[in-house]
Amino acid sequence: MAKRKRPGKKKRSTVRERDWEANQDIAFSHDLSRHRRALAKLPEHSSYASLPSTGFLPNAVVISHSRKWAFVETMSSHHPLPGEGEGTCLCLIDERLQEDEESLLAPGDRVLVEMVEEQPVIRGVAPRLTRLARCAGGEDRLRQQVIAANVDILVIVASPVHPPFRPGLVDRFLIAAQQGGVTPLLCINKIDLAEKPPKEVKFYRELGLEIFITSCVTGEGLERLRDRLSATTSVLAGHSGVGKSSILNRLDPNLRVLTRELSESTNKGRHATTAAVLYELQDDIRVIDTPGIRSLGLWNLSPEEVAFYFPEIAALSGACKFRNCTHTHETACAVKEALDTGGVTRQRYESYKRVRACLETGGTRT
Ligand SMILES: Nc1nc2c(ncn2[C@@H]2O[C@H](COP(=O)(O)OP(=O)(O)OP(=O)(O)O)[C@@H](O)[C@H]2O)c(=O)[nH]1
Ligand SMILES: [Mg+2]
Ligand SMILES: [Zn+2]
Repeated sequence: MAKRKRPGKKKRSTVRERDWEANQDIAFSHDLSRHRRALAKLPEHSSYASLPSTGFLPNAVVISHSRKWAFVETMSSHHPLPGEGEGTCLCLIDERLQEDEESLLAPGDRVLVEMVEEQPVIRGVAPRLTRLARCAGGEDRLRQQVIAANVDILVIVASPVHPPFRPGLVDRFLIAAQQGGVTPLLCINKIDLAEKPPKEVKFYRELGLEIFITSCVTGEGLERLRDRLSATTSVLAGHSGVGKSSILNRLDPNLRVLTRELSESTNKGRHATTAAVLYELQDDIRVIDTPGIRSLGLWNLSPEEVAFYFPEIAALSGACKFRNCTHTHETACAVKEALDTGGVTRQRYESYKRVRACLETGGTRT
């Protein structure tokens, strides 16, 4: 299990303030995320007390969970569990909480745990300040699956080869990050396997996305990533096999997260990481490791809204001839004109069209 080290409150709010100012100009931190960041800066007591319908102070944070059970870390400083100090405990989840249309719990959720006949039970979930969410697949199509709750940063992890770089997935993560009020950054791992980063990285950098080029083999770029994640809560997400868990093991040598080699003999063909888990690392880093995903179904998004989440396309929309231009088939479209001059890259434009087309046909994923 991860080491426990509770960050000093004062330090955390100072860092958030600095990030907040530093991020003012980042294209992917639009008003919604600024608003949520401002909320996140409030002392925890006052933000919960001001929420009308909750009426409780959370006393634990979810580390991981299944349908019925959750592993939590208690926060004794807030609202101690009877007879419990600060530490981790396994809780039953109150069945009445299951009726919500959202996935019930996610790592990072702040919850109320009460003792019922000596059994800790989760009785309430506090409203989420930020989230990384996707559309749940299969029978649960109409539900939202929250992958991580109350995180400051989404680290989109990708690799140049093995598996190959997939910009379409990066674009979908960028949309989900903006929807959830989370600041995204892009980490290109396994750089030791390629001569240089994928060509698209240049455009993402120009768009204001922070880029980290790393290798778990040579150690390149990991110090910089560690500095960036210090005193924050983040979630690592991306395709299976890009090295998310390996990065965590490198950021904190005391951590032993299962990676692919170890699982291969017993778990052939399966992902190394099978459930999202919150870890507390040295340097005051809190990170949620997630299982690799092939595609990211977007939640609660209409085709008309897609352009809003592509900042470079949104910026040009006002110059199109038609106010309701979809930038797909119309004449005198400033976005299509910018394709020739380089203001919008072909890859991002194709990605925009794919996401839109997918939503128009009622699908959620590419
Ligand atoms: N060459 C090279 N291999 C790496 C690097 N990082 C991770 N790997 C290897 O890539 C494989 C997958 O690593 P994991 O850390 O399990 O990948 P993951 O993203 O956590 O995968 P899932 O848990 O399935 O989503 C392992 O064999 C790692 O040793 C790297 O920077 N360079
Ligand atoms: Mg993993
Ligand atoms: Zn247009």
